[in-house]
Amino acid sequence: MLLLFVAFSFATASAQQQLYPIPYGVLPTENHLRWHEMESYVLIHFTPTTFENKEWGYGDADPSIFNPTKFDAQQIVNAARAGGFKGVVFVAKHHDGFALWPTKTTPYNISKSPWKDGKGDMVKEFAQASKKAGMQFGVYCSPWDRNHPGYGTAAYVTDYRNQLRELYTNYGELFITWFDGANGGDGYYGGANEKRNIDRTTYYGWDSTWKLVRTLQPKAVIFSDMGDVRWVGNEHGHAAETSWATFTPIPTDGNKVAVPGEMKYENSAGGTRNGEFWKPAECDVPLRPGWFYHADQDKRVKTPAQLFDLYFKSVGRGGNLDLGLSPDTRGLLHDNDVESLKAFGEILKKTFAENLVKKAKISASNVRGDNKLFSADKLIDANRYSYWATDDDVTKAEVLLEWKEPQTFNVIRLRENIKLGQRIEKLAVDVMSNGLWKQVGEATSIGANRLIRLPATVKTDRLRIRIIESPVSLALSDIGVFRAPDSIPDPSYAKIRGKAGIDRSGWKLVESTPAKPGQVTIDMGQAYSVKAFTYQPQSGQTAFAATSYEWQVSVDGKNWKTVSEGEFSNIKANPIEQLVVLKRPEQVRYFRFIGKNDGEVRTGISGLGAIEE
Ligand code: FUL
Repeated sequence: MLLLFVAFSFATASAQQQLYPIPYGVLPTENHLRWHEMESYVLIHFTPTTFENKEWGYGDADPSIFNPTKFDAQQIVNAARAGGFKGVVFVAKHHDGFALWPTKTTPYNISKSPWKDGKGDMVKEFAQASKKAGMQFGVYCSPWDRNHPGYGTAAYVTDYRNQLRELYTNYGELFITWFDGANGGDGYYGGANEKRNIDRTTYYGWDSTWKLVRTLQPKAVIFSDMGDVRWVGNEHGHAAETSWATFTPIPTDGNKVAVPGEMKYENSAGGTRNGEFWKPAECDVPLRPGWFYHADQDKRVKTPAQLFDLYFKSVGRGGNLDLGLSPDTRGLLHDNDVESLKAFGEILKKTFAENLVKKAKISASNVRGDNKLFSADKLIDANRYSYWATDDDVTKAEVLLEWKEPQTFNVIRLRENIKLGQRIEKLAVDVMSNGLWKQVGEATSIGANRLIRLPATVKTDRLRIRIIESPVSLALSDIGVFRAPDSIPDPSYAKIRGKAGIDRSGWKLVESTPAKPGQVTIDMGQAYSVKAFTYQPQSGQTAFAATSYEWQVSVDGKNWKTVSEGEFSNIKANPIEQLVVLKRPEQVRYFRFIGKNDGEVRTGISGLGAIEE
């Protein structure tokens, strides 16, 4: 009788387990899956703002300045492809409001420029060049428009939606439609030259715009904190070490809903464990310090080694990398940018050329229902969605890889079958060393893609992946074992250093007011012929970064004159050192920096510099 009972209860227990694991939490859509598979793409900024040498156009530039005589979309797109990027996002309209295609919605567009005698369409050229290069295409059309006279009224929103309609109808299939969070503020606005504040929670009526996307471009993901893909919350291109694809946006205090530019970004890099939506992080970062081309940044193009590092901090943490490219005023990518992209692409190719798992024998401590459907060899079949799974009650398990000969490697790749949700919270990587297991790496939040860069290259014939934490059974789809080059040489441009700033060791602080506006007066000890000043905002304190500035100079400390005034565009999102080049070199012994910070109680200054002629 007892035996019968035991046999019966055993039968019920295993009958309770379905053949397939039950999905966990919110799940990605088909569009998400395709987006994850892309891993990286570029974002191209090229508007009259390039010709003004600014980061944000005010909306008042004369279209006649937009005249790139050597423009070649294919040169730019091919450079991106050489870097291993899979898609191109073109800024069809930036904050300055200038449309790079012949739109019917605003006279402020490419047809008014001398480029191709006003008969050109740059969106089309990039769409075609992308197609030719086998890359996907997408657009960024800025909601903020500093040119449009009706910005702030319903009339503009209608025009804006019509702009999107044109972009979604005339340029083929788009993989992404990109919506920026920066909006509302100073602008030209048809000559009004004023500040226009909008209620970001209601003004754009995002729900109607999303419907437009779904109808006209059903395969596009929406880049927006309210759309399919979230902003990672910084413009350094870094997701957090633990970064969940799931996310619950948090509204800023006092608001009921979170909307782009009006939400708390603190948890965007890390996402939200068990968050409300599948909204993975897009890690955007320009190849140069700024999003637009500036000749003085030619030697500050990120090096291949820096790009490789960024790849690990974005793609390697389950996000996608969106790298900003900025053609120069000729309409071409500068040689340094091309050189860096090419070398980066070669490193990627070299690293991932040979997956050492192909030569390995693989086994696992548990296989769901002992069923071949879920066996460990699914981890090495190069299919992102076939997977090794464990029984429902097994949330910790081990996978073992064994080779006949010792192998040399330093990168481990892991992927979950995200069609079943993001399940694994933590795992460790061990290698067999002198007969003992030694832990060489660990990782959290696996998801679509996780790259672990080992602290040193190892040589071993046995590798073990230990899954330590998961709320449910495991559904891992991929293990990859690779060898990245041990060292990456710097490109030629990075070896030649630009003119350094004036030595600050003899400087004296004459006056400093940390309040609003922040004001600092410096005595450099002797007079110099100064051609430029620099301002470094405090890192991690972007709220206190100055949004506009004034520089005053003096030779005797008594008679002062203002030599430069302006806006630090986009500084909150991208708090890099700001360089202000003077109209003409000035004799300066004393200088005063006045940093104005709209709406904030104080202005943070972490460094000031002066550059000699
Ligand atoms: C930001 C914008 O304000 C920048 O100008 C740039 O377009 C970047 C990609 O997004 O928020």
